[in-house]
Amino acid sequence: MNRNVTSVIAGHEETGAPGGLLRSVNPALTSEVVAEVALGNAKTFAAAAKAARAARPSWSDVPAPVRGRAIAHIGRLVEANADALARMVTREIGKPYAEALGEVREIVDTCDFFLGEGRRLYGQTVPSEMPDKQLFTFRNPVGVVTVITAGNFPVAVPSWYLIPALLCGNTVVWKPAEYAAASARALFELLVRGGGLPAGVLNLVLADGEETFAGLETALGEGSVDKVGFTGSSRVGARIGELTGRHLQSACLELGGKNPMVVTPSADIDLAVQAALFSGFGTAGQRCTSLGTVIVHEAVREEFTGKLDAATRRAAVGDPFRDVVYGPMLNDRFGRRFEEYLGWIKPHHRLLGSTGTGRITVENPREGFIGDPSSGIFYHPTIVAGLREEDALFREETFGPLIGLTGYRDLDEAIRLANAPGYGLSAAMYTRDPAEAFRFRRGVSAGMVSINNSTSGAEAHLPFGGNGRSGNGSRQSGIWVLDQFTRWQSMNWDYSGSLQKAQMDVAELIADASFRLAD
Ligand code: UN1
Repeated sequence: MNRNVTSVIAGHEETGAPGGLLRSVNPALTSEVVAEVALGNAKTFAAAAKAARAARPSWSDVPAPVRGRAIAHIGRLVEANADALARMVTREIGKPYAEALGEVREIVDTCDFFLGEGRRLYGQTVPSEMPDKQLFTFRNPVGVVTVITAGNFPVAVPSWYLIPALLCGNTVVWKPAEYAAASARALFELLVRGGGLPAGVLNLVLADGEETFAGLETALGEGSVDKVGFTGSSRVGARIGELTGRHLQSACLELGGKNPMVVTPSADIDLAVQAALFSGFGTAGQRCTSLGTVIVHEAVREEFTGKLDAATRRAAVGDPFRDVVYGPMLNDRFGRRFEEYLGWIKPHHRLLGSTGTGRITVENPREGFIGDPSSGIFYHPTIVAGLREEDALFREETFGPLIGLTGYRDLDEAIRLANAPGYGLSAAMYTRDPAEAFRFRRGVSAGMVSINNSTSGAEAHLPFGGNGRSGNGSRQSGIWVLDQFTRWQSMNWDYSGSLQKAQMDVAELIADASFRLAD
């Protein structure tokens, strides 16, 4: 089923393609075109922001509990369409079907959380320092939110922005990854139809990165954007942070990770191996929370390495519609980039985990591959043992099926190694020692810490986000994301009938500071 996918601004399909036509291709079966995508350009983006600006009153005037009901209906519609949406995700970006269903579930979970927030969205009543005066706080919508997202979670991660942004009364421009345009358009339809959203409240722009950046710059200059949310690489995140900073805005940035897992001497090694396999190779290692380097104590290094090698060799790789640990790369671009990372392998490294390295082909086979490797963009799982701190493979994110291994001797060294690359998204430790776990939590730079669980698989209602190269400290999900999409407004109301001056006209009770209890 080929489909034509376009941008949608103020309810109108933008059938022209000023940014060119793009074919969204199934990465597991590259002969299959999933969608023909009409790309917009910088002007399309700026026009969408204006449309969102015009639609603002029609949405922010809707009472928050009514917006909450809209979110409830969206959740139900997504649930009713879960299979079709998950199949679309698997076809378009190659995520195994079970994982794609989990991704859709994450949208429903997000709706379940925020539907009730429509009836809360609390402000506070605050005591005044003077009589006959009352203080209040209110949450106001920010205005127009633009959301720019990656394609590795083409529907769940966008929903982390879109659902709370809409709930809070903002209007939105969403620019998804263009190589996941069909999945994005499917979610867009579910949001608009499920929520009964008036035209212009949610707008979809399909465009490449450079046109989007130029369009964002124009829109910020025209005053039609009030908040930017971005999920993607640290490099682009820094550019967006710089651009929004010039306009006195702080973007919500969710960037890359080089997520460490520390395996201590007391760890359940079999459990740690399972977790490394899932978080290192699930989604073909293309999550921002994917495992980067295992930092394993010297006492258990050999045992862990041997078991992880064996488990990885046994792992099913191939057709994402069958029962596999992982399928293809998201698309060709990610395959090519992964080859660059493989070029960082050095003679002092030892490669484990598969019958080859690089692209899986008839000439470079993977034992036990499920399906036909030449039909798609599949890569061998690669474990690189013997990483040193100065290695690029230790320091940089390698978006793909690659896990690094290195050793440590004491906890301080493990924490130092975990923080050394300068990211700070997700970090895991396997231990049976609570003191070690809490010391690790305190010392590690990550925004998210897992004890006896893997680096990926965050639940949808805990704060999600990172520090350092992983982001600027903004947090998504749960109650914490409300601070991204609302601004606090305070109000003070004096009904005393006189001008009571703060700090000056304040009554003081006189303390007897010299009083001492008798012995
Ligand atoms: C991402 O890769 O951008 O915690 C997000 C996880 C998923 C989300 C990953 N729930 O792995």
